[in-house]
Amino acid sequence: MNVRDEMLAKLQRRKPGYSLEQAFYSDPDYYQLDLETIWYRDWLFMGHDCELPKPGSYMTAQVGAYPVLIVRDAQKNVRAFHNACRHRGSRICSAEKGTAAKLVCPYHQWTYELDGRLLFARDMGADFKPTEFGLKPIHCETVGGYIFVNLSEIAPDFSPVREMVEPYFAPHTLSETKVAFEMTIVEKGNWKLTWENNRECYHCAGSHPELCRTFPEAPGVTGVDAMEEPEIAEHWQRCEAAGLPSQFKISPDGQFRAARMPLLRDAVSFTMSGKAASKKPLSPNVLTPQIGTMLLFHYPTTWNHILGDHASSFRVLPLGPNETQVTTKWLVHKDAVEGVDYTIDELTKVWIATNDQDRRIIEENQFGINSPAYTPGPYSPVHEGGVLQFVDWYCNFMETRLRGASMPHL
Ligand code: 3BY
Ligand code: FES
Ligand code: FE
Repeated sequence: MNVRDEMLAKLQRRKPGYSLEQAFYSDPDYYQLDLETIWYRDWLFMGHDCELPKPGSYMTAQVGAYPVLIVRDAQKNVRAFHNACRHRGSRICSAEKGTAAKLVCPYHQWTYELDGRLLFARDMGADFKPTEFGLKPIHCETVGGYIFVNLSEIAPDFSPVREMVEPYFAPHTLSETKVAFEMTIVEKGNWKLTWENNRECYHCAGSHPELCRTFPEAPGVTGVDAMEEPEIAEHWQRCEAAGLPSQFKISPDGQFRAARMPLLRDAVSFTMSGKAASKKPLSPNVLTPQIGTMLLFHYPTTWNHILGDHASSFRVLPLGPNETQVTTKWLVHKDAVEGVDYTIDELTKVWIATNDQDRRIIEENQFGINSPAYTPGPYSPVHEGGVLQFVDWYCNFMETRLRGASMPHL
């Protein structure tokens, strides 16, 4: 049996309410199928438009085998390209972020315009047609200051994401922010374990003393049953009366969700004290302090917290069957001044600690799953509804795509 059929068979005999079989978390062929079915075909969050402040600002990322380049062009549009020269394929930009007047390949200095056109290639002969050797474009969309790319030839429609998420982002004017701090960690675990861990707070009391000062463990906050908790409904009413879309919304296929959740007691931010980390509000439109945190996820790349004083984004990228990269960025108002309005330590302390605790959890989870003795175990119906929701999304997505796909090379 080929890998695709084997995975389909395992998806079909999946025990409802249980974690996945070992192969999904550790088999290199399954990992490759994840890449080809999800990561190379769906919309992926890459970074924020405020990170590309002017024409020529760029950022790079590696998605599986694909080096990706995202750049702001002379007209100020954000564009994405395959970061591979059309001469002999060299990567063009190797820095994670930078600024360039033109995109110049370091190997033989082929020079591209910021819109991808090849401007200059030395001594290529009379018949050489530069118009045929522009950088290969990648689908790219921005919504509410978030940049998404899609590596497939024909990208699925982005408008459902835009329509749902844009009103939730709009009041927070995230294009008018800056990244005060960012941090990338590597977790020695499958990317799905990163997500399973993120989608529940069953583990919070045992692992996250700093986060638990402000973040409620109530399953409705993290999971999918927010409607059942009166405190959350009251929070939505209050925030919506202040003009902030807040109610729990999830896409029909379960790939993305937005909801604004209360924090504990009078906390307004993820700090050790619960007080704001930045004195300058994130947006001049949102001056009510008790707005809690806007939770936003989009599988498979991002979850987010948007508060009154700052926001943090999390980006997940797979590095291997047992290795996942997680990048956290802390956004504050673009005019907030470090040392005056905020300190990096106060702003970042809770999530740096939480991320490291989650990294350990995920690594231990992977260790145990790798044992020949591992068998799928049951999710808590009370606390792990969100995990099940993620796993259901994954399984449905894989099944639908694998059935539809002709993948002769697999
Ligand atoms: O980032 C989060 O929101 C999730 C929810 C619970 C634990 N985890 C850190
Ligand atoms: Fe880029 Fe030669 S590989 S100029
Ligand atoms: Fe956690």
